[in-house]
Amino acid sequence: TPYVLTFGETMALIKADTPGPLAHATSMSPGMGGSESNVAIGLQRLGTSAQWCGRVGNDALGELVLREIRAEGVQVHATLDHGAPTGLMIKERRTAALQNVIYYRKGSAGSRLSSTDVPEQLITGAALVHISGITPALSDQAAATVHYAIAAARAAGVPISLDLNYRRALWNAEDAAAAYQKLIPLVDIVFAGDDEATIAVGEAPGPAALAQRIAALGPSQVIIKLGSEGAVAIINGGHYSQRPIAIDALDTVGAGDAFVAGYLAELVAGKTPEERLLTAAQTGAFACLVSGDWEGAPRRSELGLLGGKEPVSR
Ligand code: KDG
Repeated sequence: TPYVLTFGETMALIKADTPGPLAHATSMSPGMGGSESNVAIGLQRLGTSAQWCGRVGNDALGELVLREIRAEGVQVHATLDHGAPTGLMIKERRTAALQNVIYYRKGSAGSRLSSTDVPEQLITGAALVHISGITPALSDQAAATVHYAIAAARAAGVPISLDLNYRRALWNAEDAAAAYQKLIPLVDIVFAGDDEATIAVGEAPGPAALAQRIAALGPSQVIIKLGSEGAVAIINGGHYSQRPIAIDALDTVGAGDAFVAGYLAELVAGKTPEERLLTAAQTGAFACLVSGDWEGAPRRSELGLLGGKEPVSR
């Protein structure tokens, strides 16, 4: 069966259970998250096979990470790193509406990702390879792994998607821009928030113009994610816009990953651009309704549930 391959760093995630300063938290819940494994899980939930490669420490948090990804049906190819710990994120819920993510990931196992962790035959056998712009920010070796995977995919004619996924805690905008400008011409599909697109290609008069600038660098599909305002896209030369799905967001972290999973699931299934964008908007909205980076991702049968039907289904 066709599968999407992705790789990157997934960390343990410990979140405060109630709002307030982290230093005064009294109870916290363990979990895990990582942009690429979030996408893989989102795909699996929609019925698209996904495989994930990564590196974790030989520790309990690594065990937690791998167990949770596997439990979602994602095929996991993990290297156990005996020389570095699994990375960690802590989520402070400063107020009911305001979250803060703190990373403990410098020198982590996941940041030491190397090309041997992503076997070439997995790349060449994939229906699509998905990369996030977080990986090149982790280390020179992780950045080299991204370029190795892109070269292998391109040589085999496997399409590549890239979510820019800017993380300010990992690098500055200037370094990120330089990395994005190297990557964008090498991939087929780019996902970016409008702020991220601006980092990559500079200020433009609106999201459609940002998409145009990115498309001018080569990718045939450029999707600008606008959060609560929906999305605009340029797909094979055509312009598209997707209306948002009205929801009361509880936790927007992971929504972008869910959006990407929705889009890619429909792309791999041969659906139209309109169908890809609609599913993406639906999956993104679902992810916002649950506290957790990936737990809220919908199953295919649930996609139509948002948007004002009966509150109870029996
Ligand atoms: O996209 C959600 C991610 O931010 C989260 O799950 C963790 O991969 C992550 C990161 O590096 O921020």
